[in-house]
Amino acid sequence: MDFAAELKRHVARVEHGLDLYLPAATTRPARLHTAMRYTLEAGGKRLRPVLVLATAELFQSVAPSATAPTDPLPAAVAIECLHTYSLIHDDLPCMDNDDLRRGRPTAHKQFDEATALLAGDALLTHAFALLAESYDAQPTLAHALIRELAAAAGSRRLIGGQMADLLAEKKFEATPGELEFIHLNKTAAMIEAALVLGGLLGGAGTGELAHLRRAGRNLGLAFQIIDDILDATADTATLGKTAGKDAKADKTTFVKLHGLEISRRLAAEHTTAARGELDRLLGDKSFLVALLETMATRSR
Ligand code: GRG
Repeated sequence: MDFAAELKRHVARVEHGLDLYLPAATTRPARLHTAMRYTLEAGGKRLRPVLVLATAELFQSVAPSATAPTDPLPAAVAIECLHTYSLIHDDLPCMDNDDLRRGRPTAHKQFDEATALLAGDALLTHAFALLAESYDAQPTLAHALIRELAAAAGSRRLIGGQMADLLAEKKFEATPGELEFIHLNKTAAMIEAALVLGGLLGGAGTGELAHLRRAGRNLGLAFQIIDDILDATADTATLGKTAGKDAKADKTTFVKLHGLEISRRLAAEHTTAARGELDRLLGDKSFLVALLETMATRSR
């Protein structure tokens, strides 16, 4: 397996899907549709949609169906729309108040606050419209996908994690339990959902979905710990977003609580645990395993 070539193939498919499934920038009102595409088309690692595509392919190759396999691309685009909405809203002055995202001025800097807010709202709504429309011929699947993404994005997970994060910033120091709640929900929920959506699209059974969920949870925690390490050690140009923000705000992070060395060890342990869950699945997992390892050693 040529990891770089496979990653390139998946990312190219995602980029094509984003263009295909988003309203044209000229759609009325053009300012809103231009803003939706602005942050979406700025790039990013595309981790979550790539996880959807690769996981769906894994299951489709293990148990090929008699009919044409279900296309996972609309679901991959849906999760990237949802993730991008959360980035746009997170950057707003009322939240993290950031100027740089994906190497570009944030949406509210490029447009204005109200347009950025509405672009985020529209991307969130579009994610669910896309799932409902694209899988309408398979209502059971459509229902499962919508339910999974809604649960991951809702008040108990992504939005709840963001709320807990904002509350923790106002305190002198968050506890390790609070930090785990924030990261399990703000970060791991979407990564978990990406693997589960891919599993649902590929026809995974209940036991396999449970392994995917645990793999996503561990990958998500590793991803956030590494995000904290990069915030403390990398530069703004490499990250494409403001570096050093956590220390400046004296924010409780894995690095602040445990130091760099233990944080690196914890990230490695979660990556190993995620790999252990993938190992329990049938089929050729080499791309997903290499992706886990690449995420564990990423520099942006
Ligand atoms: C506003 C509901 C709401 C949620 C915001 C995504 C988020 C929650 C906050 C952004 C800040 C942050 C550090 C979130 C943790 C998850 C994370 C590391 C997101 C960035 O994901 P990447 O690195 O970004 O995959 P790209 O740009 O590569 O897609």
